[in-house]
Amino acid sequence: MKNCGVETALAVEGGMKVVSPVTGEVVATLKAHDVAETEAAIAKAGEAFRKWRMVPGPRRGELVRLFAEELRNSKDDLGRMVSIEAGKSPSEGLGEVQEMIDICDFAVGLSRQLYGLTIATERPGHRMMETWHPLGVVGIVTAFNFPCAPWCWNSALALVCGDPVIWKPSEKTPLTALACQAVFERALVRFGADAPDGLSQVLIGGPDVGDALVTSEKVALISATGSTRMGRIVGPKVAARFGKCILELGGNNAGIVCPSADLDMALRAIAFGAMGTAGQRCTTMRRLFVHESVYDQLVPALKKAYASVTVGNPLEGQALVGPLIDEAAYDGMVAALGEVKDLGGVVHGGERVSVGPDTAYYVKPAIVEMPSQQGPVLRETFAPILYVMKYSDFDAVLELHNDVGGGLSSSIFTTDLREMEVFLSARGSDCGIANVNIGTSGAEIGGAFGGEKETGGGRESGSDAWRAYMRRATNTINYSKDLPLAQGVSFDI
Ligand code: UN1
Repeated sequence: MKNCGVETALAVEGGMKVVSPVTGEVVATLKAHDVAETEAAIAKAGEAFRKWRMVPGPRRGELVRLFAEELRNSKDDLGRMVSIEAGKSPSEGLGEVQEMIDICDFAVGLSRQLYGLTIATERPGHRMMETWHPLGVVGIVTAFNFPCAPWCWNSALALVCGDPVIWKPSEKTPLTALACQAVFERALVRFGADAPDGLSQVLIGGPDVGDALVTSEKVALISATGSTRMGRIVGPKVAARFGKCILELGGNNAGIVCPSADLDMALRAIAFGAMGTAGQRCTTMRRLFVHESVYDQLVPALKKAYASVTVGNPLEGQALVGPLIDEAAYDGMVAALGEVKDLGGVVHGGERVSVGPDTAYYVKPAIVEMPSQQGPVLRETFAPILYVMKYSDFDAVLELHNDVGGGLSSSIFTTDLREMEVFLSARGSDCGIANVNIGTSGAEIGGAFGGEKETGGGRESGSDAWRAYMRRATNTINYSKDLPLAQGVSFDI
């Protein structure tokens, strides 16, 4: 397999091991790229930028349109690749590919809408406007749990904005990245000579490759998805060189179930939000506040749903919950459950389930009834644990809701207009995503995706997220015969 001009064989002795969480077994070994190859890729992307920025936006959009066609043709294969490498259910694997197709479609339309404002000026005979220009090389760092959609949120926008992309996927999911690149290359062939070499490259490797990308002054924008820990390393490094950064980091997403909620709907939304993707979405619902008047109705029903959910091999059968990514994820879950027990938490579920070889880590999703918000409840454990807490006062629960580091996603379940509006208001949820009567996960691509506080503040995907991939210029044009200065300043020579 070729990428950035370097052979990446699928069976290299002593190479980087790729393990499928479905069985815990090695499915490929790859030759990793090194720092010199990373630098060469960045230089190549820089060359590509000089050419690609001159290709008209709508023509750049045509490449993304062709890519969307190729993705449609490869949807089943790519979806299965996601299931093999990230352990997602078939439906969720396909859903991730659909998310790529959706953002491509969005980006194609956007390629004709990269517009700026015309602004009133204080000087007669002048015109002021803003223009948006391609930014430069975009480095994309992605996490294992969404091995391809976040790359596409970034690359589809970057490409129509006139920027080449370099992708460093998670070391846990490089095969999906190589497969996406191969699909992209089909679109490139159909597109023809307007596309320069090095427009999209994949770098397989570990922290040294990531570091070379992040610290390179030739990479204009780093868009990184991953843990808050990772963001604390990447953010300052990019800032130190005045690079631009989009950080999409951890969340500690909560739902609030109010007295007037449609409990049946809430139950289904919470089940998907908390157990979907085995709790390994950055948008996974991790905390649930239930009003005391409906607690004894909702929580037993939720426990029942948890006990009945099917956990199993995502490549066979109809299991809704697949494996954790690896042993470390399992250890993290065990540690968090141990800790909450000491804090008075009552744990339901959470046991390891034997599916196939011992090297795979499947678990029953866990519900933990907590007396208060403390200990592990305050942090993100990337596993299917839902901490449930009882509340009585709406204003107090809003405070608790926001009293965590993460600020990605949130939900309220209510049919009370006042509660809903307060939740969405300036004193309501402090998250980048605030939903009503749907869960915290499963966002559409049309809205800007990302969150506040320890989630990093970046926005990707829809709305006006495209602006981060371009540079803005303010232009003032004097078409008069005078030279009036702004602010009434005179400077007569
Ligand atoms: C992630 O977990 O990093 O909103 C992304 C969602 C998906 C994206 C999740 N559309 O759950």
